[in-house]
Amino acid sequence: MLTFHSLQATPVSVPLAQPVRTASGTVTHAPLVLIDLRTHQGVVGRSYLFTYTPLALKPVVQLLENLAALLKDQPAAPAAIEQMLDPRFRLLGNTGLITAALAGIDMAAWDAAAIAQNLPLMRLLGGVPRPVPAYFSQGMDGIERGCELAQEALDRGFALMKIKIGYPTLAEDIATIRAVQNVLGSQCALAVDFNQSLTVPQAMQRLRALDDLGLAWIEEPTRYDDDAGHAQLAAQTHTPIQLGENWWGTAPMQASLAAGAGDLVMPDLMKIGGVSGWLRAAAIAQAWRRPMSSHIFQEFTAHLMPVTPTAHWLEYLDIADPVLRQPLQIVDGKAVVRDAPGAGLAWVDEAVQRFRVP
Ligand code: SMN
Ligand code: MG
Repeated sequence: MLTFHSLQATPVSVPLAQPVRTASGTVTHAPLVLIDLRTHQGVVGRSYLFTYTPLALKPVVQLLENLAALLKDQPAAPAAIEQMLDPRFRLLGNTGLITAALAGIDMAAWDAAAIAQNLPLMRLLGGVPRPVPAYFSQGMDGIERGCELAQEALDRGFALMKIKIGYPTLAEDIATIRAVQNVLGSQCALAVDFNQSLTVPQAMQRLRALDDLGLAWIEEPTRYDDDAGHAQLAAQTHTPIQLGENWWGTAPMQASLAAGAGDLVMPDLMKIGGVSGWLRAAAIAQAWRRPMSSHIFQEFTAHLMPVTPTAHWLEYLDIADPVLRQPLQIVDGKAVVRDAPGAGLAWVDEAVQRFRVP
């Protein structure tokens, strides 16, 4: 049995290959907390957290250090860790940065468990390695750059691309979609993401106008937690509504599905509660018969999609590659994981030093 020795939480700010511009803000660097969970048996489990804003980096590091003190010499098994820590947040509430920190430990503990058994994570979870259909996820890049990226999607064999929209006018949204679709042709479908930028009336107007463009899905048109608003939109349009990256834990997922808020689900591995949270979300998606896609955290989700009953698309959006020894490989539009122990995270030490946040 693995027992907890120590945890190192390293804040870094990693430059993105290109900024992710959304209608709700632009991300130029990825503020990440790299986690090394060390056990007395010498096995090290690794994960990283994405805090979206550098303002949250130090608080998450401090939370992780506080949690590590509670775990000293305890079993490093994910379920045991959760049973030990979750009750401590009953009064405060297990959501937001608390959930993020607990998820980071959960992911690293699952990584350690797989390494200790000399198994890739997906084999530990009962799966077998297989190429996972991935989609080329891009930002709000305008027509010219959007078309260049569409050509890159074709060149790399992707069968689905996503762009972010929510331009100042509906006309710009439509023009960008049509221009990108024109490049993609019949080889690659297109999904769009409003990143919660519209009011329900604005979304009603825009979704009606986009409904006949053959989009694979329309993501988060309004506020992530407006289940009634999304249900109203889903009832008015036949293009699938995609939700999930902002569900903190599985309870909001269940509530959203019960409200009829969306057609497709895409939990975020950190916000849903790590590997343990993902497995519960996968069971909920199966019960509701909803296709389940991933949201960033591609190195782990490439191991989780093969054990997700309603697996749909893996989001390919590299936010950590510059600090990863073995970035996730994409072959002909599919994610290919190495048949090696754990989830496969290892840091490029010199890059970590370069991007470390003091
Ligand atoms: C997204 C937003 C911000 C950073 C990364 C990704 C986006 C997505 O909502 O769906 O990829
Ligand atoms: Mg999104």
